[in-house]
Amino acid sequence: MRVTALAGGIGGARFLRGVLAALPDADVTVIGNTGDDITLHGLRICPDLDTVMYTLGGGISAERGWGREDESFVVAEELAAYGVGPAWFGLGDRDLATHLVRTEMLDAGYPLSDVMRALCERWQPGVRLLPMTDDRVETHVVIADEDGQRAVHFQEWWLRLRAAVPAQAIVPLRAETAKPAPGVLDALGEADVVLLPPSNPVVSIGTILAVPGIRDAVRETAAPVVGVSPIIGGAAVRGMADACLTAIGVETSAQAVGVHYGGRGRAAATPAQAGAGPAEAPAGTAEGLAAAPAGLLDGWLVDTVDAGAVVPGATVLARPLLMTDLAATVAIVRSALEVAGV
Ligand code: FO1
Repeated sequence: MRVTALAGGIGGARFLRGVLAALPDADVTVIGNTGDDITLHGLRICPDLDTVMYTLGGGISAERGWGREDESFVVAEELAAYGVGPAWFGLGDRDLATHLVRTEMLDAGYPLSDVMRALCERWQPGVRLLPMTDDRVETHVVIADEDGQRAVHFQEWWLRLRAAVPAQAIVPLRAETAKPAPGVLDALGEADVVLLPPSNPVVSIGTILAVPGIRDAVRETAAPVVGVSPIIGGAAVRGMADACLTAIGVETSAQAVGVHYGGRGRAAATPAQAGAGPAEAPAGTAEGLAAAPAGLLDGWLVDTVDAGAVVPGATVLARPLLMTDLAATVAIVRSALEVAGV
């Protein structure tokens, strides 16, 4: 089975561990968010790609969910001794080697997708890890300040400001001219199932979808598309997805995020679900075109506390969604495959 997943950082990586455990023989492609990427001390850092690589490759810090296990921060301490920041971005000594190799390869002219392939030679994550694009896209956040407003890098907003300063806008800079990285559109078109893990719907999944061509590839793939809500009972499970959803005017609820992604309005996967969403209008007819909502989802997993959620055009399935351990995550993956009908 060919599985393609769009993934952000920590939540997405944990979900993917469940995908690999549930489908040990599947051919899994991960399309990773690069909007979180930042250049510090001349080094290119790709937090979400590295989090997936380390988590699936066995190098992740279990305690932090990002960066390396058995990490030290001596170089960061030395930088601080020189008064060189930013102190708010934890640069680990082992992690630095990844940024040094990546920066060296980028400076030599290798595209990011080749760099990640090379880094994954070491880590063997068990998935094909593709950046959403090889072009430079960075998420910046517009906030109010004493002079009116200014833009800060997403990482500064996320880590120094803890997303506590309202975002007036969240902008994936230069997404509009970015091209999907090699293999991304094929991975979406040729998949047997496409998964949207419980990553941040705005700055992770949303940023990936902002690369021209990717949203349409999800919308048009023959594969069933199933998402997993990152919001349980009106609260973000981790991170500060609520601050991001508020910034784009979306209520922090499982239903609102599902509606934000939108249902695809296709015939339900199995007759049992036929009653759950609008039957597919004959393809190619006026109704067919009119009936096809602009959405992405055939299935939307919500937690049992959100069982009443409705997403027009998608089948909603309520199951426990807390990824408390690998077994729980495997059960969530199995539920996603159930609603996908695969
Ligand atoms: N997240 C933090 O909460 N604090 C940090 O100091 C931090 C440093 C860091 C360094 C490398 C890296 O790959 C990820 C890092 N993260 C850190 C996570 C990073 O901010 C992610 O982009 C966000 O968690 C959103 O996905």
